[in-house]
Amino acid sequence: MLIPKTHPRAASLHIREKLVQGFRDGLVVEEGLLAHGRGEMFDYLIGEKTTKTSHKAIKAAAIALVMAKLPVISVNGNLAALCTKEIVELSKVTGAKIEINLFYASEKRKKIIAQYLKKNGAKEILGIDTKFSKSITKLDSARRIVDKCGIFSADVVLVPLEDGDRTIALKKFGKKVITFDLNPMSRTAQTADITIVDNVIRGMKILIDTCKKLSKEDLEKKPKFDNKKNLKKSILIIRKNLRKMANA
Ligand code: PTJ
Repeated sequence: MLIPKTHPRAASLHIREKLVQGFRDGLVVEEGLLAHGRGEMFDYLIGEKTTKTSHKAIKAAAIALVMAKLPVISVNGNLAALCTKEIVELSKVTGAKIEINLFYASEKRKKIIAQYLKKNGAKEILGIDTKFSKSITKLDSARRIVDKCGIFSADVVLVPLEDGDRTIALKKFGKKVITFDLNPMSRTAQTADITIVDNVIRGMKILIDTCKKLSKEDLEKKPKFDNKKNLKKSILIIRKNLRKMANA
Protein backbone atom coordinates (compact mmCIF):
# COMPACT_ATOMS: atom_id res chain seq x y z
CA MET A 1 0.00 0.00 0.00
CA LEU A 2 1.30 3.46 -0.89
CA ILE A 3 1.11 5.66 2.19
CA PRO A 4 1.24 9.44 1.48
CA LYS A 5 4.01 11.16 3.48
CA THR A 6 1.50 13.78 4.57
CA HIS A 7 -0.76 11.22 6.23
CA PRO A 8 -0.97 12.15 9.93
CA ARG A 9 -0.13 8.59 10.99
CA ALA A 10 2.35 7.79 8.17
CA ALA A 11 5.08 6.51 10.51
CA SER A 12 2.73 4.13 12.29
CA LEU A 13 1.26 2.87 9.00
CA HIS A 14 4.76 2.21 7.62
CA ILE A 15 5.56 0.10 10.68
CA ARG A 16 2.32 -1.85 10.16
CA GLU A 17 3.23 -2.46 6.50
CA LYS A 18 6.65 -3.76 7.54
CA LEU A 19 5.05 -6.26 9.88
CA VAL A 20 2.50 -7.38 7.29
CA GLN A 21 5.36 -7.90 4.80
CA GLY A 22 7.11 -9.97 7.48
CA PHE A 23 3.95 -12.06 7.76
CA ARG A 24 3.77 -12.56 3.98
CA ASP A 25 7.46 -13.55 3.95
CA GLY A 26 6.87 -16.17 6.64
CA LEU A 27 8.70 -14.51 9.56
CA VAL A 28 5.66 -13.47 11.57
CA VAL A 29 2.78 -15.62 12.83
CA GLU A 30 -0.91 -14.55 12.74
CA GLU A 31 -0.73 -14.06 16.51
CA GLY A 32 2.13 -11.62 15.88
CA LEU A 33 -0.27 -9.38 13.95
CA LEU A 34 -2.59 -9.36 16.97
CA ALA A 35 0.30 -8.57 19.30
CA HIS A 36 1.25 -5.68 17.02
CA GLY A 37 -2.30 -4.30 17.15
CA ARG A 38 -2.10 -4.27 20.93
CA GLY A 39 1.24 -2.49 20.66
CA GLU A 40 -0.19 0.13 18.25
CA MET A 41 -2.86 0.99 20.78
CA PHE A 42 -0.33 1.58 23.55
CA ASP A 43 1.95 3.47 21.15
CA TYR A 44 -0.95 5.82 20.44
CA LEU A 45 -1.44 6.32 24.16
CA ILE A 46 2.20 7.28 24.78
CA GLY A 47 2.03 9.76 21.89
CA GLU A 48 3.87 7.65 19.25
CA LYS A 49 7.21 9.00 20.40
CA THR A 50 10.07 7.95 22.66
CA THR A 51 9.35 9.53 26.03
CA LYS A 52 11.93 10.88 28.49
CA THR A 53 11.11 7.91 30.70
CA SER A 54 11.90 5.50 27.86
CA HIS A 55 15.17 7.33 27.15
CA LYS A 56 16.14 6.70 30.78
CA ALA A 57 15.41 2.97 30.44
CA ILE A 58 17.34 2.85 27.16
CA LYS A 59 20.42 4.34 28.84
CA ALA A 60 20.21 1.75 31.65
CA ALA A 61 19.79 -1.01 29.03
CA ALA A 62 22.77 0.24 27.02
CA ILE A 63 25.00 0.19 30.12
CA ALA A 64 23.81 -3.31 31.08
CA LEU A 65 24.44 -4.68 27.57
CA VAL A 66 27.88 -3.08 27.18
CA MET A 67 28.99 -4.18 30.68
CA ALA A 68 27.64 -7.75 30.30
CA LYS A 69 29.98 -10.73 30.08
CA LEU A 70 27.69 -12.61 27.71
CA PRO A 71 24.78 -10.54 26.40
CA VAL A 72 22.22 -12.19 24.12
CA ILE A 73 19.52 -10.68 21.89
CA SER A 74 16.53 -13.03 21.79
CA VAL A 75 14.80 -12.76 18.41
CA ASN A 76 11.17 -13.64 17.67
CA GLY A 77 9.17 -13.22 14.46
CA ASN A 78 7.93 -9.67 15.12
CA LEU A 79 11.36 -8.35 16.09
CA ALA A 80 12.98 -9.97 13.05
CA ALA A 81 10.43 -8.36 10.70
CA LEU A 82 10.58 -4.89 12.27
CA CYS A 83 14.27 -4.56 13.18
CA THR A 84 16.36 -6.91 11.02
CA LYS A 85 19.22 -4.43 10.47
CA GLU A 86 19.08 -3.11 14.04
CA ILE A 87 19.42 -6.62 15.54
CA VAL A 88 22.64 -7.11 13.57
CA GLU A 89 23.99 -3.66 14.40
CA LEU A 90 23.21 -3.93 18.12
CA SER A 91 24.97 -7.27 18.16
CA LYS A 92 28.07 -5.70 16.56
CA VAL A 93 28.09 -2.68 18.88
CA THR A 94 27.67 -4.66 22.13
CA GLY A 95 29.19 -8.03 21.21
CA ALA A 96 25.81 -9.65 21.99
CA LYS A 97 24.98 -13.00 20.48
CA ILE A 98 21.84 -13.37 18.39
CA GLU A 99 19.53 -16.26 19.29
CA ILE A 100 16.24 -17.13 17.61
CA ASN A 101 13.67 -18.16 20.21
CA LEU A 102 10.03 -18.48 19.20
CA PHE A 103 6.85 -18.74 21.22
CA TYR A 104 5.01 -20.46 18.36
CA ALA A 105 7.90 -22.78 17.57
CA SER A 106 8.53 -23.76 13.95
CA GLU A 107 11.77 -25.00 12.42
CA LYS A 108 10.73 -23.60 9.03
CA ARG A 109 10.15 -20.10 10.45
CA LYS A 110 13.46 -20.24 12.34
CA LYS A 111 15.26 -20.93 9.05
CA ILE A 112 13.50 -18.04 7.26
CA ILE A 113 14.38 -15.64 10.11
CA ALA A 114 18.00 -16.84 10.11
CA GLN A 115 18.26 -16.28 6.34
CA TYR A 116 16.85 -12.76 6.74
CA LEU A 117 19.38 -11.93 9.45
CA LYS A 118 22.27 -13.41 7.47
CA LYS A 119 21.28 -11.39 4.40
CA ASN A 120 21.56 -8.33 6.63
CA GLY A 121 25.06 -9.16 7.86
CA ALA A 122 24.62 -11.51 10.83
CA LYS A 123 27.50 -13.98 11.06
CA GLU A 124 26.47 -16.33 13.85
CA ILE A 125 22.91 -17.22 14.76
CA LEU A 126 22.10 -19.41 17.73
CA GLY A 127 18.95 -21.36 18.53
CA ILE A 128 18.91 -23.29 15.27
CA ASP A 129 21.09 -26.32 15.88
CA THR A 130 19.28 -28.75 18.21
CA LYS A 131 22.67 -30.27 19.14
CA PHE A 132 23.13 -27.28 21.46
CA SER A 133 19.61 -27.23 22.89
CA LYS A 134 19.11 -26.93 26.63
CA SER A 135 15.93 -26.48 28.59
CA ILE A 136 15.04 -23.76 31.06
CA THR A 137 13.09 -25.19 33.96
CA LYS A 138 9.73 -23.86 35.22
CA LEU A 139 8.59 -22.90 31.72
CA ASP A 140 6.02 -24.82 29.67
CA SER A 141 6.13 -22.97 26.32
CA ALA A 142 8.46 -23.77 23.42
CA ARG A 143 10.55 -20.84 24.59
CA ARG A 144 12.07 -23.07 27.30
CA ILE A 145 14.39 -24.57 24.66
CA VAL A 146 17.46 -22.34 24.46
CA ASP A 147 20.98 -22.55 23.11
CA LYS A 148 23.71 -23.79 25.46
CA CYS A 149 26.11 -21.12 24.12
CA GLY A 150 23.48 -18.37 24.13
CA ILE A 151 20.60 -17.65 26.49
CA PHE A 152 21.47 -20.67 28.68
CA SER A 153 24.87 -19.18 29.55
CA ALA A 154 24.04 -15.47 29.23
CA ASP A 155 24.14 -12.99 32.08
CA VAL A 156 22.03 -10.34 30.29
CA VAL A 157 19.21 -11.15 27.84
CA LEU A 158 17.29 -8.67 25.69
CA VAL A 159 13.82 -10.13 25.14
CA PRO A 160 11.65 -7.74 23.08
CA LEU A 161 7.88 -8.36 22.69
CA GLU A 162 7.80 -11.15 25.17
CA ASP A 163 5.35 -13.33 27.04
CA GLY A 164 5.35 -12.91 30.81
CA ASP A 165 6.12 -16.52 31.69
CA ARG A 166 9.54 -16.57 30.08
CA THR A 167 10.63 -13.32 31.70
CA ILE A 168 9.76 -14.80 35.10
CA ALA A 169 11.56 -18.07 34.24
CA LEU A 170 14.67 -16.24 32.99
CA LYS A 171 14.80 -14.15 36.15
CA LYS A 172 14.51 -17.31 38.30
CA PHE A 173 17.37 -18.68 36.22
CA GLY A 174 19.52 -15.72 37.35
CA LYS A 175 19.45 -13.65 34.17
CA LYS A 176 19.19 -9.89 33.96
CA VAL A 177 16.24 -9.27 31.63
CA ILE A 178 15.81 -6.22 29.41
CA THR A 179 12.61 -5.89 27.42
CA PHE A 180 10.85 -3.63 24.95
CA ASP A 181 7.13 -3.56 25.70
CA LEU A 182 4.70 -0.79 24.78
CA ASN A 183 2.37 -2.00 27.52
CA PRO A 184 3.85 -0.85 30.85
CA MET A 185 1.27 -2.97 32.71
CA SER A 186 2.09 -6.32 31.07
CA ARG A 187 3.60 -9.09 33.18
CA THR A 188 6.79 -8.89 31.13
CA ALA A 189 7.07 -5.14 31.65
CA GLN A 190 6.45 -5.52 35.38
CA THR A 191 8.86 -8.44 35.83
CA ALA A 192 11.87 -7.40 33.75
CA ASP A 193 14.85 -5.62 35.30
CA ILE A 194 14.77 -2.91 32.64
CA THR A 195 11.60 -2.21 30.62
CA ILE A 196 11.76 0.10 27.64
CA VAL A 197 8.20 1.30 27.03
CA ASP A 198 8.69 2.24 23.41
CA ASN A 199 7.99 0.94 19.94
CA VAL A 200 10.85 -1.43 19.25
CA ILE A 201 11.28 0.11 15.80
CA ARG A 202 12.16 3.51 17.33
CA GLY A 203 13.76 2.23 20.52
CA MET A 204 16.26 -0.18 18.93
CA LYS A 205 17.80 2.65 16.88
CA ILE A 206 18.14 4.85 19.98
CA LEU A 207 19.56 1.92 21.96
CA ILE A 208 22.28 1.39 19.32
CA ASP A 209 23.16 5.11 19.31
CA THR A 210 23.22 5.21 23.11
CA CYS A 211 25.56 2.19 23.29
CA LYS A 212 27.92 3.94 20.86
CA LYS A 213 27.90 7.17 22.86
CA LEU A 214 28.39 5.77 26.38
CA SER A 215 31.21 7.54 28.18
CA LYS A 216 33.77 6.03 30.54
CA GLU A 217 31.99 7.89 33.33
CA ASP A 218 28.64 6.31 32.40
CA LEU A 219 30.18 2.86 32.65
CA GLU A 220 32.06 3.52 35.88
CA LYS A 221 29.25 5.31 37.68
CA LYS A 222 26.41 3.06 36.46
CA PRO A 223 23.58 5.52 37.30
CA LYS A 224 20.84 4.00 39.49
CA PHE A 225 17.76 2.75 37.66
CA ASP A 226 14.46 1.88 39.33
CA ASN A 227 12.26 -0.08 36.90
CA LYS A 228 9.09 0.07 39.00
CA LYS A 229 9.39 3.85 39.38
CA ASN A 230 10.05 4.26 35.67
CA LEU A 231 7.02 2.08 34.78
CA LYS A 232 4.79 4.16 37.06
CA LYS A 233 5.91 7.24 35.12
CA SER A 234 4.94 5.57 31.82
CA ILE A 235 1.50 4.72 33.23
CA LEU A 236 1.11 8.34 34.35
CA ILE A 237 1.99 9.54 30.81
CA ILE A 238 -0.81 7.31 29.45
CA ARG A 239 -3.24 8.61 32.10
CA LYS A 240 -2.33 12.22 31.28
CA ASN A 241 -2.81 11.64 27.54
CA LEU A 242 -6.17 9.95 28.13
CA ARG A 243 -7.31 12.85 30.29
CA LYS A 244 -6.20 15.33 27.61
CA MET A 245 -8.16 13.38 24.96
CA ALA A 246 -11.23 13.17 27.19
CA ASN A 247 -11.14 16.92 27.80
CA ALA A 248 -10.46 17.91 24.17
O1 PTJ B 1 7.36 -15.08 16.79
P1 PTJ B 1 6.87 -15.77 18.03
O2 PTJ B 1 6.33 -17.15 17.74
O3 PTJ B 1 7.92 -15.84 19.13
O4 PTJ B 1 5.63 -14.93 18.63
C1 PTJ B 1 5.82 -13.57 18.95
C2 PTJ B 1 4.58 -12.96 19.64
C3 PTJ B 1 4.77 -11.44 19.68
C4 PTJ B 1 3.34 -13.30 18.83
C5 PTJ B 1 4.46 -13.53 21.07
O5 PTJ B 1 5.62 -13.27 21.79
C6 PTJ B 1 3.27 -12.98 21.80
O6 PTJ B 1 2.16 -13.51 21.73
O7 PTJ B 1 3.50 -11.88 22.54
P2 PTJ B 1 2.38 -11.17 23.45
O8 PTJ B 1 2.14 -12.00 24.67
O9 PTJ B 1 1.22 -10.79 22.60
O10 PTJ B 1 3.12 -9.85 23.92
C7 PTJ B 1 3.57 -8.88 23.04
C8 PTJ B 1 3.76 -7.56 23.80
O11 PTJ B 1 4.52 -6.71 22.95
C9 PTJ B 1 2.43 -6.83 24.10
O12 PTJ B 1 2.47 -6.32 25.42
C10 PTJ B 1 2.42 -5.66 23.09
O13 PTJ B 1 1.81 -4.50 23.62
C11 PTJ B 1 3.90 -5.43 22.85
N1 PTJ B 1 4.22 -4.92 21.51
C12 PTJ B 1 3.61 -5.21 20.34
N2 PTJ B 1 4.20 -4.58 19.30
C13 PTJ B 1 5.24 -3.88 19.83
C14 PTJ B 1 5.26 -4.10 21.25
N3 PTJ B 1 6.18 -3.54 22.05
C15 PTJ B 1 7.13 -2.76 21.45
N4 PTJ B 1 7.17 -2.51 20.12
C16 PTJ B 1 6.26 -3.04 19.28
N5 PTJ B 1 6.32 -2.80 17.97
